[in-house]
Amino acid sequence: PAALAVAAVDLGATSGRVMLGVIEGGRIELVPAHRFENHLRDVDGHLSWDIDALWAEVQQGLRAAHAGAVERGLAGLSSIGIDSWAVDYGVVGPDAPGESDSPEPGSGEILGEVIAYRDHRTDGVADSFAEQLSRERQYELTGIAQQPFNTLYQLLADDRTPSLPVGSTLLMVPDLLGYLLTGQRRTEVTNASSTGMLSVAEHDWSEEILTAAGVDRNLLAPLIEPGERLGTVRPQLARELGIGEVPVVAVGSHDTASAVLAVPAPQDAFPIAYISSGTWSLIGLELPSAVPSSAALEAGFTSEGGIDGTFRFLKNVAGMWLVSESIRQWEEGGARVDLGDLLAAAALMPANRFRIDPTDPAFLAPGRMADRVTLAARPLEGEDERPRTPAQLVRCILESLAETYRDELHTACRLARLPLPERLHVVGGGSQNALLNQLTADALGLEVVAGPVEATALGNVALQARSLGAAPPQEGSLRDLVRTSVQLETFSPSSTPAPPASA
Ligand code: LFR
Repeated sequence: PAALAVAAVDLGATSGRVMLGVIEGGRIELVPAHRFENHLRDVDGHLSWDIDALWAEVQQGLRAAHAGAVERGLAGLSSIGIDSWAVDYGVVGPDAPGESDSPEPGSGEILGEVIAYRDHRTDGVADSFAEQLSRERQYELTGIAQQPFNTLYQLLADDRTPSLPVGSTLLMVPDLLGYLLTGQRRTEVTNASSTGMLSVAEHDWSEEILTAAGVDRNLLAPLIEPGERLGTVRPQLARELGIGEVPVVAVGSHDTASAVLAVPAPQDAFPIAYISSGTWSLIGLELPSAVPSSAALEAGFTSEGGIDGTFRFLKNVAGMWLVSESIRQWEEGGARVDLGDLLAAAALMPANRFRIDPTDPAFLAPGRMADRVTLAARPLEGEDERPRTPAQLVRCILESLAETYRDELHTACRLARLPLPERLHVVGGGSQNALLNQLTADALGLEVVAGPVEATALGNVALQARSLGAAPPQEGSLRDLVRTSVQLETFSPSSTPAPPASA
């Protein structure tokens, strides 16, 4: 079969990219078409995303991906898929009347800012909502951990919703971009799952939660399954971009869903243990069903809806965010920091001096992170010691992460009543951190398989490939497609691990 080209739009909290994915001969080749920065900014006292800037970058990226396909002798893009971080949303107003006076799809205005999940507006909201609908009942209905930033709690803290015009729709970030491309208003289910408003049993918005929260169901869009076609690029936009009326496919639009689809485990591996390592470290298991037990609620685990009816039973652990935010502080103070040099220096620091708890919600908000980590660091020996250099601080963060991974993976297996798997896959940008991979292998006494770095984009492309009929229908075979396309690195444990804290 002939080669196909698709575009994967993949937005992260600190950077975004549009990748050209070429599917040919049972392999995927990923070619970066456009990379750009993304950052939080303060608008009227709220941490917000610059959605207009992101939309401009996405359009530029699609032009570049199309040009890349044409350069390779291909006809252009066969489809487009979009993923980003979860839980954040924008609101689109009603479509305006077009030439024939009927509403013109895609003409609705984005009303107000897209406020970011690290903003303080949700402080205390989950607790007060628990008085309306108990934490246990919410968990039973959704399987979703009650993180302060869940869309449900953001909506409850949103003072703009009462005054929205009739016909307004809440759309998650990837769906919002999908709307701008196609004019279609839908919510992709992996992202809907992250809202805390989706009923696992009904596979639809939970009336019980919406009623308890006073959320108007008309504000929510109908769902769309990953793999389904959302629509095609609006004719006028297609002309402007010079890319044709390309289909937009709903992928696992929650980045972690796409990343876990690209975990390069063999078909018969069960359970699959992974860390999707980026701004967050999402550590857990892929399972055929949710684990909504009270023990799982207690342990802070979530069962996020995945692709093909799978669940990601995982825990959110602050990951490279701790390092990148610390670096931001040092750089604001005038230092120039190279991550590679810093990790090399951390590798030479004495081991096991300090620990922090990377699951502590105190690390959620941005700002002065190096100071906050230093204050939180407790010495394993000696009373008043604190990390004194950036290298010591980073060593403390990485060792703490590795130990947390060990504890949380043991907890996941205990809660799911499964034995510890033979290996742990680490995918995403953080999988390039060799020191952390080795510390993790040592802490767990397990083989760590690192890669692919671009798991999210690969998962995005793989699902588009299937949707185009260019890959077999089963999930496992998409993993085969990924595995034949990438280089992996294995880290073996070099010492006998200490027992997990929970044992
Ligand atoms: C990772 C991620 C996590 C989600 C967090 C907030 O990028 O999507 O899965 O818990 O960001 O949306």
